[in-house]
Amino acid sequence: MDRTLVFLKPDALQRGLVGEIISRLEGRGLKLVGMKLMRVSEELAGRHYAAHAGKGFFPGLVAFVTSSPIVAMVWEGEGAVEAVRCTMGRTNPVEAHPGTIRGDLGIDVGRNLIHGSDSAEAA
Ligand code: D4T
Repeated sequence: MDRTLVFLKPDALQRGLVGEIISRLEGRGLKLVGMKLMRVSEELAGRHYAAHAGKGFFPGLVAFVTSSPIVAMVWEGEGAVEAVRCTMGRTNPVEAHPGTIRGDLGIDVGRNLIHGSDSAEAA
């Protein structure tokens, strides 16, 4: 079985969408095997998003994910990385297809609700 890291960003908690998003991942057939409510430090945010350091949106991204608690989770299932990425939809919710989490619940790339690892190595 494959495993992947998912976290629900501050906007998901502020908008009361934690249950809805977990329900969609469960409905897909994935299994929740770890979950933790936590605050992300600037140091952890910087490490997690190191690939984006220097980009225009980086300071706002770090400020956002450190602004209030997130829900970090591990999901398990066949092809878990890809299954989560497809269920989330594209990074920019404006371009995400209806039926995906971002396509149904979001509109702003800076408030796109959920992170899912893009590879087993990253997870
Ligand atoms: P994350 O990493 O949050 O799951 O998102 P993605 O894997 O789908 O997308 P990403 O790494 O390219 O972007 C990371 C994070 O930065 C925000 N972002 C991105 C932003 O605020 N403005 C932008 O122009 C882009 C490209 C959204 C997700």
